[in-house]
Amino acid sequence: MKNALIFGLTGQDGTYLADFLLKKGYNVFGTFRRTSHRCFERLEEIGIFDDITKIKADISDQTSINSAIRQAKPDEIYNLAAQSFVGVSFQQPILTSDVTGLGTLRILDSIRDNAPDAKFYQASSSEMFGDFPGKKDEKTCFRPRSPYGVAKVFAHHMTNHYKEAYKIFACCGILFNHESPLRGLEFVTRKITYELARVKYKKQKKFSLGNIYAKRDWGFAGDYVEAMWLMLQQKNPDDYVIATGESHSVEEFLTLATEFMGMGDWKNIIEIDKTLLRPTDIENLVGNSSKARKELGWKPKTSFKNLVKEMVEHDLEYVKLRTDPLSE
Ligand code: NAP
Ligand code: G4F
Repeated sequence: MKNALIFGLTGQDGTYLADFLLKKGYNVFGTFRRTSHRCFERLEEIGIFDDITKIKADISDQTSINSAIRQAKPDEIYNLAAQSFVGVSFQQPILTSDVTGLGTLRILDSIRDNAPDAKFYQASSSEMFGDFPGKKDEKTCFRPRSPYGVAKVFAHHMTNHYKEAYKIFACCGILFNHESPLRGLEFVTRKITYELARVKYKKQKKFSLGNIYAKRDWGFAGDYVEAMWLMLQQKNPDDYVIATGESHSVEEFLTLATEFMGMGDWKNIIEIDKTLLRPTDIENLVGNSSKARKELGWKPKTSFKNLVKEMVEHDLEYVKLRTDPLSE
């Protein structure tokens, strides 16, 4: 039985990946941070909490990373841990660089000392491309437009440096936006389905959005974690773009979600709040994942329409059972 260690177990992707690896027969270890509240809601929601060995570690702390790697004795390590919210990275650029950028370097350095034969997956991001025009693939230049994007570029290059210099089996998955019913409430897709459900149940009347004309290449997180695993099963390590190849605007997402909720015109519900606009944003992100489709045999299984429908159906149930307001 193989051991897998997931940094960032408690996040959206960590949860789907843990579930995927358990079904493949892995012994799954995952890290969580010390917080003042419980952080295992997602694992509990999909019923895998008891099946994982949980290790307390923070990727801004080298000692805890070393202990986690020594304890798990991993065959495969997935680094999904990050300050992953682009909007916050403008307000907390130093923390974002420390966690999202240097955090990756700390893990790489620990692998070099403690698990040089482990295979490593780095969660790179389409945010690294910034506003480079057209469909982006593995050869497209990086022109990041946020502190988060800059930190991910650092982590991406550092991962490739460790691969070359120390022969670590390291892969970067350059993933475009992927969403799900387990998406964090501050990201725009989940914010829309969660808040619309609250409006539907009369828990609030309105909510605010920022740039509704921005377009993203939105896939389903459950499909994307399979690609992470496939990368580590190849003969040689390499980097791959993972994307659906279509982009849709925030406005389109909102319109479709409102329809699935069986609600009227969203214009009566949404206010545009200029404070939610970012100092720099990316107007359109769309990827070309031909290399992954050809070499990994991967392709997305969930359409944009079904993704929105699943998120709406989830949040209609979820909101019915909850009372806490969203705070951003
Ligand atoms: P997420 O839901 O925000 O999860 C991030 C995870 O990182 C959480 O488990 C979080 O723990 C953990 N974390 C944050 N700071 C940490 C620290 N200092 N030490 C240890 N762990 C820390 O993000 P996601 O959507 O699952 O994304 C997974 C990864 O893929 C991230 O690296 C993200 O940047 C990258 N990515 C995501 C997308 C996307 O569209 N989802 C696209 C491209 C790349 P808490 O639960 O305690 O906060
Ligand atoms: O949902 P978002 O916050 O995702 P964003 O910035 O694209 O980042 C996500 O995808 C990246 C991959 O490209 C990941 F690396 C990253 O970790 C994260 O998962 O915003 C999407 C778009 C942006 O243009 C934003 O300005 O939606 C726009 N938007 C409009 N109103 C809003 C809102 N975004 C948020 N979060 N909240 C709003 O009210």
